[in-house]
Amino acid sequence: MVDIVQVIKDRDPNEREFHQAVGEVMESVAPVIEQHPEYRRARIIERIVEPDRVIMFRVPWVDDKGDVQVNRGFRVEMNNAIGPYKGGLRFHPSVNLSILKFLGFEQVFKNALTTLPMGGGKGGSDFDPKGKSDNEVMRFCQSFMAELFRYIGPNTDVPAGDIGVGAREIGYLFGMYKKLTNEFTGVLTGKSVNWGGSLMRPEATGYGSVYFAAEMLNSRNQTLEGKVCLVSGSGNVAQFTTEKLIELGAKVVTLSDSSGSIYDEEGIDREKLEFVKILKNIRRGRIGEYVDIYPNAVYTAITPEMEYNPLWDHRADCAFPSATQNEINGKDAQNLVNNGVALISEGANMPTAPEGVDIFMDNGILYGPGKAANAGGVSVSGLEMTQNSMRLSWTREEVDNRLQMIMRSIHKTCTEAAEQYGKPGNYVAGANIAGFIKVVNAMLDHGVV
Ligand code: NDP
Ligand code: 2IT
Repeated sequence: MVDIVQVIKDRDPNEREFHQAVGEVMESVAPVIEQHPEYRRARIIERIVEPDRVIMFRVPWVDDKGDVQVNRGFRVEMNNAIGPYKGGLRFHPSVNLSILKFLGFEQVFKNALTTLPMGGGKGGSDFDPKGKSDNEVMRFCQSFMAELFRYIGPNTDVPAGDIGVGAREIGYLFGMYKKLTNEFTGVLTGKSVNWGGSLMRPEATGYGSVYFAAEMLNSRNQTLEGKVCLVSGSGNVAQFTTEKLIELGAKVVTLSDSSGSIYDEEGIDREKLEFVKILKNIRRGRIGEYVDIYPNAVYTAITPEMEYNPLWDHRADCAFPSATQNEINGKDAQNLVNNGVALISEGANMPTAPEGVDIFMDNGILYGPGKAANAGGVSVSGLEMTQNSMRLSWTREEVDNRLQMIMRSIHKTCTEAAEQYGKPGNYVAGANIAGFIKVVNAMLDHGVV
């Protein structure tokens, strides 16, 4: 079998995150490829690691002082074997091709698990929305869409939100798309409910991650009630993960942002969560301000020299990493295990570095990888596309029921695929294998294209 990780390292030596994501999937699917000579003959592996298309463009805009700023925009259209490209847009200074290729690659398999017909893509920009005025964000979004609109469409490629892209940005992007094309279509998901959005889309990733955790616990006859939980991040995914955990009787004791984390031993209740939502979504403040209002909580700043993140070093039962990639290194994973954490449900994409994954596996942790655990977000995006096509909107209850059904189905699919390939209880193997088989069989059906 071709050593595809070596091939992509030789070809694009700087794409560290992409190498990591491909390496993990390839390790899981090696036994599948072993059993399928037709995959090797059709060079499926060589084809699946190469994006269908990468679009890269200049995004010039004018800031409030009247100065011209220039950012870089991207859309990676990774694979459309089972449906139109689908996946979020990330606006963050760290965004580069490696990160978007890793996210696009993960998205292909994640979307295949959802039961809905969606291919995989990802895009974004190195634009940093922090500290920008609403008008600056609007002008940036308009310039970004002035180029992206040529490549997307409701049956071609349907972007959504991710880090730094929420309801405000989706609004500005949609407004510009509508103006340029003179069409009102479901070209983006995560829209506001009064102009084509789906109820429950904002909640879907966080709620879905908790539903997946509940399914994993159920396999050991346990529930979330009374469990002490560590949540990282304080954005969309972290907020709604916390909300659902509170509803199910768990106690959330941490939240964070890129500057540091808070530990509230008494638990973050509904009122405190409401404060966090206003702080982060409306005032766009920092999580450190939590301790000004709730002085019994402790804030710890994080610095680049730190070898481990103090957030993962508290006694707890479950952890929900919901900020960003590689936020749990080997030392963090060992701290989690030493502190009694027995379940990890990844709201973020690839939050655990490979050394950490090995530690979770060696310790029999219930470990739900991002492409399974956080698939609730893109699933409800898929349901938003369905509602847009039908020109109607479902109730909150209807969407939530479908989300729960999808998360149960993903759990079952992962469990069965893992068992079939001799890896019972290994959700990483199960998710990678099940997603991979669905996509590559479609690619085989379509011939060499
Ligand atoms: P938001 O922008 O709403 O929130 C991101 C949170 O993560 C913020 O608290 C942010 O802190 C923190 N964060 C971002 N980058 C870093 C970093 N480099 N180091 C430490 N903390 C960081 O994004 P989302 O909540 O939507 O996304 C969170 C994760 O979930 C991402 O990995 C995303 O890919 C994944 N995801 C999101 C989905 C969605 O539907 N939104 C769906 C599936 C997965 P700060 O404010 O300091 O930047
Ligand atoms: O990583 C992800 O799945 C997302 N950011 C959501 C993508 C989507 O199309 O809703």
